[in-house]
Order: sequence, then C-alpha cells, then structure tokens
Amino acid sequence: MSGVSARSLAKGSAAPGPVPEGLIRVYSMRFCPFAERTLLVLKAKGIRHEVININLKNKPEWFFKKNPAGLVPVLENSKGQLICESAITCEYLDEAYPGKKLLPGDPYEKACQKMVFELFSKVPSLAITFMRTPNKEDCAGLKEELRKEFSKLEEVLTNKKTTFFGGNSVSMIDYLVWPWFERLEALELNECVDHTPKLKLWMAAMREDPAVSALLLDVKALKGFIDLYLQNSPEACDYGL
Ligand SMILES: N[C@@H](CCC(=O)N[C@@H](CS)C(=O)NCC(=O)O)C(=O)O
Repeated sequence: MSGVSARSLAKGSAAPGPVPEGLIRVYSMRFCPFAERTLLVLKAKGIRHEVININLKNKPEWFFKKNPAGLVPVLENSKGQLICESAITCEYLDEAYPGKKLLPGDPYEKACQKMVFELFSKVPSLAITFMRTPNKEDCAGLKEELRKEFSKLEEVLTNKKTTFFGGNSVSMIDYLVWPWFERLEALELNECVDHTPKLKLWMAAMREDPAVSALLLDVKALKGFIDLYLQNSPEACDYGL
C-alpha cells in the first residue's frame, strides 16, 4: 500500500492509520504533476516516506478530512499534521528535514526562484486546457501561448548562463517546474520547445538527475491514463497496474 506504484484507494476503503514515527506520508496519484513535485523533493532529500495513492475519480470519503479541497498532494506527519498545496509541501520538506537544502538560504536567490516560479505559473493551466481539447487541430493558439511562456523561461537561462534555473546544480525551482516538461512528450507538445534550445538542454540535464530519473513516468502509461481520465473512468488512476 505504500509505494509510488501502489493501487489507489477509492470510496469505501478504510482510512489509513496514524503515520508511524520517523516516517512522513504523502497522499498522491501516480500521474499527478503536482504530487510529483512533492515526490521529487522527498527523493532528492532522501526522506523516509510512504505513498498512499488516491483514486481521484472515486475519492475515499475520509480523504476530505486530509484535504477538504479533495486535491493531492497532501503530506501527513506522525504528529497528524497535514500540509497541502504542492509548492507548500516542498518548502515544508526542505525546511523540516536536514540534508541537502533545495531552496537557497540567500534571500535574493530565494526571491529569484520565486520569480521564475511566477514566470512558469501559466503553464499548468495551458497544459490542462490542451489536454482537455478533443480536437488538437483547434490548439494552434494554445501551442503559441505555451511557446510564449517557454520563451520567458529560455530568457532566464540565457541571462543566468547556467544549466539549471537556480545555478549549475538542480534546486527547488527545477523540481517545481519539471513535471510539466516531462509530460510534453505524452501530450505531443515537444514541438513547443523547438525554439528554446536552452530549455531543451535543461530538460536533457534534468533527466540525468537521480530523483528525476527514479520517478520518470512511462510515456505510454501516461497516455493511457490521460485517455481514461478524460473519459472520467474510475480506472484512470490505476492505469497499467
Ligand atoms: N494547487 C494544487 C493543485 C493540485 C491538483 O490539482 N491536483 C489534482 C491532480 S493532478 C487533483 O487532486 N485533482 C482532483 C480533483 O480535481 O478533484 C497543488 O499545487 O497542490
């Protein structure tokens, strides 16, 4: 019940018990890009954790006690404290756990990461709109908008002259934006980075990161999930298991 690939818990399932001491739990869903942020940070920092996947098309009643909005990811610690919203879960993990710091200590550098996060902020909704548009031929405008957003990120890399968004090693901002770039192939949107060579190099460098490569999704499974999710199938979240 506790791996990233575990079957999801659905309506009617028993609520899981308290989180054992020394462990943190994440309520997730195998294909969720927001939850992937949290998983990347858990992995990168080597935090002992368990994963409980939630069937988002047939949610367990008890899940609303973990997050009244009914969204994953949610973190739960052994004190019963609950943390939701992916970016907040990531910052919490970085602050609450020792080891490699993913957010810079320097206030200016930290502000720079937050500014890049803002520059990225339109991408998730554009990707979702694209995913939900049945006829992809109607998506020329959406693709153009995505290209525009990606150009802003290209400019950051050009100005910084670094491989990653926070410098020459992977840091928090890279993990926060990566899941949407990972999904470009399954969404058949790779062409949107054709005009942004530095972003393309960044994508290749990200794939080499141990946390990223450990969590890479199978493109076929991702496509299968998207098809079922759009049909509102309760099987979507367990696609391929
Ligand atoms: N702003 C939230 C968004 C999370 C989110 O939208 N998660 C999706 C899965 S990818 C979800 O839980 N959807 C369930 C629903 O919409 O009912 C965050 O950053 O954590």
